Amino acid sequence: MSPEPLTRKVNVDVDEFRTAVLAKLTYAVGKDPEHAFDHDWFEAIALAARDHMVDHWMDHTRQIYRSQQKRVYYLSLEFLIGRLLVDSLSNMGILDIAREALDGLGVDLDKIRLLEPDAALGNGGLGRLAACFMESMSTLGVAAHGYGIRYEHGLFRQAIIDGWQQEQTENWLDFGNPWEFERPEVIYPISFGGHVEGTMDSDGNLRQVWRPGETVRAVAYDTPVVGWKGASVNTLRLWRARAMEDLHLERFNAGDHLGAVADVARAESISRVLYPADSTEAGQELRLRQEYFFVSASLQDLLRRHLNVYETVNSLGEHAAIQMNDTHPSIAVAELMRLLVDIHQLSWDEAWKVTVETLSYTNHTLLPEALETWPVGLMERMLPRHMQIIYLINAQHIDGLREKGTHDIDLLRTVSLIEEDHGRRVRMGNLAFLGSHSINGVSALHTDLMRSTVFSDLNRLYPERINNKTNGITFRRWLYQANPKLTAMLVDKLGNAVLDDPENNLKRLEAFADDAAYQRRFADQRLHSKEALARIIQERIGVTVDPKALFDVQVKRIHEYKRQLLNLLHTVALYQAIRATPEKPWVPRVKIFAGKAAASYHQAKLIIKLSNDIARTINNDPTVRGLLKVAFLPNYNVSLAESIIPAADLSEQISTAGYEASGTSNMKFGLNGALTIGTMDGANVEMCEYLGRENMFIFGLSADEVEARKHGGDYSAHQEAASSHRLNDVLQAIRGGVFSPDDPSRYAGLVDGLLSYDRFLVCADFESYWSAQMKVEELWRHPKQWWRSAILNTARMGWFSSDRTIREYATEIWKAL
Ligand code: 26Q
Repeated sequence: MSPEPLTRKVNVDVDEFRTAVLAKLTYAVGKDPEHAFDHDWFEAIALAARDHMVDHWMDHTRQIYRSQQKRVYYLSLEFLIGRLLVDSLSNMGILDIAREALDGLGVDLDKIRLLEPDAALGNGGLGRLAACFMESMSTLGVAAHGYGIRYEHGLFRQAIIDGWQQEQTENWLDFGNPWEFERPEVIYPISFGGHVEGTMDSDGNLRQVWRPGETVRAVAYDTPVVGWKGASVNTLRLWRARAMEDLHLERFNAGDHLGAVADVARAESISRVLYPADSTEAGQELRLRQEYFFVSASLQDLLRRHLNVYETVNSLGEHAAIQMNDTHPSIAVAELMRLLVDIHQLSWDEAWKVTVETLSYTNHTLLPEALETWPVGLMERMLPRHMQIIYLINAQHIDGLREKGTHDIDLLRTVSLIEEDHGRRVRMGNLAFLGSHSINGVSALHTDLMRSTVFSDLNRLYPERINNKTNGITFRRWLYQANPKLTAMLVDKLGNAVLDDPENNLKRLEAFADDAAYQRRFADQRLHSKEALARIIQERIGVTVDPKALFDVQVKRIHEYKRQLLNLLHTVALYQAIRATPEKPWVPRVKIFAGKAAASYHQAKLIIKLSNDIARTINNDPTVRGLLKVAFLPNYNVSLAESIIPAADLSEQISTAGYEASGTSNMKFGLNGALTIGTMDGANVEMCEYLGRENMFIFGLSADEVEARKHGGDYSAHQEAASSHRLNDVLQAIRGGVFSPDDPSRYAGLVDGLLSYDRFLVCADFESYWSAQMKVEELWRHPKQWWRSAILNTARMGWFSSDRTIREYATEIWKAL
């Protein structure tokens, strides 16, 4: 059945909202308005806002039960949510009402909103995508639940000490979390270890019974997620691990006070902290415990919900779709089989049919080191029944192929669930593939590469399974909330229709691309955002920048394939060029960097140090007369992104072609009217299609050319440096300690390493990147053309809405709209 009409009005006026906030402050927070701290006000406002969400939430939940709409479950180990106050108020259409109500109390909403901690239950793109999807699913009326882990500590806080990254624990829950509802009654047992016994049931059938060695509890915490104009309110359900007993009383009484709580600590460590890596390293036991913990709790929960309404689990696939966000939840394939066969007594074949019908999998990376595999020994120890099931799935799969006449041993080896070469390991990508009816990539290029590389053999066996769903972003957060000035300008020309349906209405902005007055307003908005960012830069790192300079921005996780190093080489090249010919009419530029490195990723951390060394040297060199400034902003997170993106003139999307699955910040910048300098990688390729190549600065090798260089065997970074004075001068300066006089050999290893093995072809793309940057300067000198292009960027980004992406998932994969 189709959902009821969207958009319900939130009925509240200024006086009512003010009264509600005062009541919350008094009775829920327990503070007298006279003596309330700012944080008390934040809590009171959040609770008042939440009441309105709850009304809609309950309506919506009842309506879904009534309509028996198909349910979508989004399983993700990460939800990079950010702050929710303005998001909630804005989506409910009461932001202005709230602001006015608080004004009357002498409370400034724009100050209070900054007190909300930034919920960082994710590392980067994949986690933020999950958060955008949740919002779009609520907007479109998809009956969705997000399932994940309620980490006590989210992604670490990054401090920069003497130029080096230092990780500090993030305590986002210190002051409580006003958005969530603890559900102490929604609790499931999750087991680990032990052994499996074959036993006869009463009908004389052989059954496998898992006798676990250890059991913990998963407790639900629910956060309502409200869509645009309160269209619908879905639930993000996050699991917290608790021990079965809070205290081992016998041990305690025997005087073993530490031993009495040891089990508690072990159990609760599962939801203690987010893994701070954006690619996999050697299989860590705790990580596998996290994966299984949240998958099992979520599947038990959704099966219970299904059986509340329907007679049998056989019909699960008709009424529910489960999307796995990368392989992190892929143990779901074995767990769903276990629940269906062992607990709900389905036959193996019935269970397999339900599993494949219900599950689907999104791949987010092709980097070999990021493809998850787990040692068979670890799996056997921690999840013995699942390991059995995986062997059975594998046997069925390989036997099936043999029956169909496939005897090619190399083929059988690559499509097997078990990797035999580097110690025996379970390939989670293959498991997710076999257990799903749909496997999607996140941009057209990435999906093509999935078909031709990691999954080429499985694709030949199941050619209909792989499909593309190019990523998108929610315009509510990344345009309306992050850039209210630009939003107002859009509404001014295009009417409110642009807010409700930007996918179809933004295009009409093209008509104003050459309008001088509109260009001026566009530039004014940008200047306003740049002034705000300049203040942040001044406050946080003490660097003074000129808001009129070109703001050239690269913000994202620090990773070699994303090539922050290429940007730094350009920075140094520009620095040397300005010093050599200071009289030339250089375009004043501010290079802005931000991003976290995985704690154990030494090369990435060294790149952060290099950014800071280069920044210090250039910013303090009077000969460049402020024509070039470099700023590394610490602790990049969703909130900082919301300040940086509207202030960017130039967006750096410069990964080695073939390595960035999609990118999503590229879309956020484009939507806000920044021009992109980028490679033909990930979703840049589609941006190029929609925006027109003339409205981007495209450079560098294509994915095919990258492959050819790597396999051709004759690529040499040495040669690139030998044939480019500019590149060579840059490398020698860095190598020789120009930017590290305190430790002149700090970067010798980095430069030598680059010259001997340039895995990401930094040197190969350097000259082409330099030329593209020259074109940037050229266009900047022609403001009419620059702003025309900027307006066209905004006007043509409509397709990159996550509403479009979710509509595609819902119709093509989930059959849920
Ligand atoms: C896995 C195992 C153990 C520890 C950590 C991990 C892990 C965690 C996070 C592996 C990968 C990730 C995150 C990956 C990620 O963010 N990928 C990005 O996904 C975006 C959304 O599709 C794309 O736009 C980016 O191109 C892609 O890099």
